[in-house]
Amino acid sequence: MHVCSLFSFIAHAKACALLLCLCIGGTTAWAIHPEPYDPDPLDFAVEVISYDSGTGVGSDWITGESFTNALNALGRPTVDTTAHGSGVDPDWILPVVPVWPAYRATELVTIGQGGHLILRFGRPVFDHPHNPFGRDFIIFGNALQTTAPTSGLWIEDPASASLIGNVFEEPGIVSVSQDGTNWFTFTNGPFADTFAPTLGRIYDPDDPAEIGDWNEWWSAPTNPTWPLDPALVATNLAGRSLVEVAQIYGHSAGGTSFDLGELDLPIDPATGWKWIRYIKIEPQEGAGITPEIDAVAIVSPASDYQRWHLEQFSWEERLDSAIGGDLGFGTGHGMPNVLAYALGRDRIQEGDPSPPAMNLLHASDEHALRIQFTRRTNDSPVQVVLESTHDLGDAEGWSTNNVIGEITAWPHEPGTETVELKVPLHESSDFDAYRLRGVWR
Ligand SMILES: [Ca+2]
Ligand SMILES: [Ca+2]
Repeated sequence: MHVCSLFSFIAHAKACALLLCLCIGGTTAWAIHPEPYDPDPLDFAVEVISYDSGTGVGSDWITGESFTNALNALGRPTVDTTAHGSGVDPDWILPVVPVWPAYRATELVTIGQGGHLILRFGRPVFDHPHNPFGRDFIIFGNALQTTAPTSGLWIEDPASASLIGNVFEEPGIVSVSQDGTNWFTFTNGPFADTFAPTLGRIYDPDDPAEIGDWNEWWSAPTNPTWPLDPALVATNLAGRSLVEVAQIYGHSAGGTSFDLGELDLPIDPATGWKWIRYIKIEPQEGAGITPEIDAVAIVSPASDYQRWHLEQFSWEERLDSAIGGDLGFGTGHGMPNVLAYALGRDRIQEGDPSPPAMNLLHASDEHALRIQFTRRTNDSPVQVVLESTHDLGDAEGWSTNNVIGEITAWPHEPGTETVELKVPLHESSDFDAYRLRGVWR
């Protein structure tokens, strides 16, 4: 893959020429997605501190076992569940999807009316400033969105199952604590066992997991530490096929995400961040409201580029690689997203002028040219380097080693620096061209 954007061409009377060009070469890497999730038990609850089943807890419709095993709330959320035995063999393993949630007594614990569940996380949960969307932990229940027409046989083909906007949910009130004694409550929500339903596996027909001969679509387990965009609501999914919904989820397992920043929690003196270690879930009062808990997960911080990307693009724009992909061009043209980021800029908007990547200053009294550009100094997926060539006819002639002159750099905005090359002008100088190139790290 080679993307090149020509910005301007400046010829200088003294036989020094500058080709202001921004290129990106080498192999592409999809840096905007979270890495494949490597399960870590400490990302979840590790201990049940207290459980009171309350009243109204049901039982597994296949085995008759009661939904009162609180240990089911520990560890990661359910990836695969089973078919229900009515029309499909109950021995079949089926991935959890938004229209077919975890529903077995070995997967979930129910909190009945008047009951509660208190869990301890495997490590402190921080209001980490790098968490995607500011969300710090995620609760997985067994909320679901039904299909239209309702069939329950989504395994036929996820392209043929279309969701409706309604969510079947049983809201649980969520409180958090640092010591298990003093509690802080998300009084106005979000609530446990509500939108968004869990997605157990990534949709990838090119790499289906070996969970049954029928499976042509569902691949590796999703990442339960990566929240969905909070701007996404159930009605956004109405009328979409299960394929489209899974593509919106991407690598995320869904669930309901929470921001500790909303609560008046004490600050950790070591980090300066709010934090918690315990979580309590109680049903909202109301007949039949008996929330299920599958898991609670700690959100993984995102890279600087991922957070830039989440801030710059809506969830709909991120679905379209021509707009939101690493090599997409926003809603304008002229500069792919990874390069806009690497140069310390915002994404390209429709109608944006294409500002030069390099500025040229001619200091006649110094008999020199000054070439300035800005680039990220943090962990950008591409690094911007300055190259030069003596022969524009030679495509292989570009090199950082050809750059002659004095290079200095100084901090610009946080995470960026301004770089300046001072090029001496000689009466007898050969032709020289300069360009910026983005190199995948
Ligand atoms: Ca937060
Ligand atoms: Ca439920």
